Amino acid sequence: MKASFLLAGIASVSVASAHTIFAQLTADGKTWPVSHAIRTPSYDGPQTDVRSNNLACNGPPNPTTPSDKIITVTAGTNVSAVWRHTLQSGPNDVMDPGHWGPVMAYLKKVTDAKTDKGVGDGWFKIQEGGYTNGKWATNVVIDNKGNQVITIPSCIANGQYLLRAEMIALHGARSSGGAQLYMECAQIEIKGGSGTALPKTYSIPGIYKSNDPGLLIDIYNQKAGFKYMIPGPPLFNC
Ligand SMILES: [Cu+2]
Repeated sequence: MKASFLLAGIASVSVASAHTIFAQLTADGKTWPVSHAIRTPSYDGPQTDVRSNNLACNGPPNPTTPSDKIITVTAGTNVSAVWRHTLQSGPNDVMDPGHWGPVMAYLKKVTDAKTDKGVGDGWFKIQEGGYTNGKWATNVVIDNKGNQVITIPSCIANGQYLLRAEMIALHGARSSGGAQLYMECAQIEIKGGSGTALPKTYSIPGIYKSNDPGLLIDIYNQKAGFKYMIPGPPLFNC
């Protein structure tokens, strides 16, 4: 098993430049256009410094474009964060399949989703995938045509939120700062929430440390069926 991990790792190196972008959102059955209500970057590169303010909603060195749009989302329904290699890519070009790692989604309640930078406290995790039955969550998204399925909790308050979708590639994570973190923020307005829950919130930056066992890890040197520790705060559930 070790040997097959190693071979797959080497095979991925040649296309290591194939990064990814959360490019568009499907909500309430509608797939919105690329960059609609999402602060998409013109370059698909990762963030690698977990202490950077740009870990919240991306930013330099990847130039992001603001959006004056907001997408309405019904609480309790599934949305899809749609990932693409570039803003022009189709469903068969999501990300280099050798970019193995976890997938996560976070929400932050804000007063104005169009202008809030997302930096600081207020975030809670609503979806996560790690390494299950020999498959990384990034490959689940790739095999699902780039769709990261996220359930919007039914019990949260209505109002404007930032929806931060994230994929982390661990092929270089054997050294500190080698994990590649990809994230964008969508501007949404949640309706139909019961408002009965008050999630415990966390700061971005702050949710990750560079030496977290899920971020500083030699993924090619693990035993079959090893337990991967997804980074970040615990998952919020209603
Ligand atoms: Cu990459």
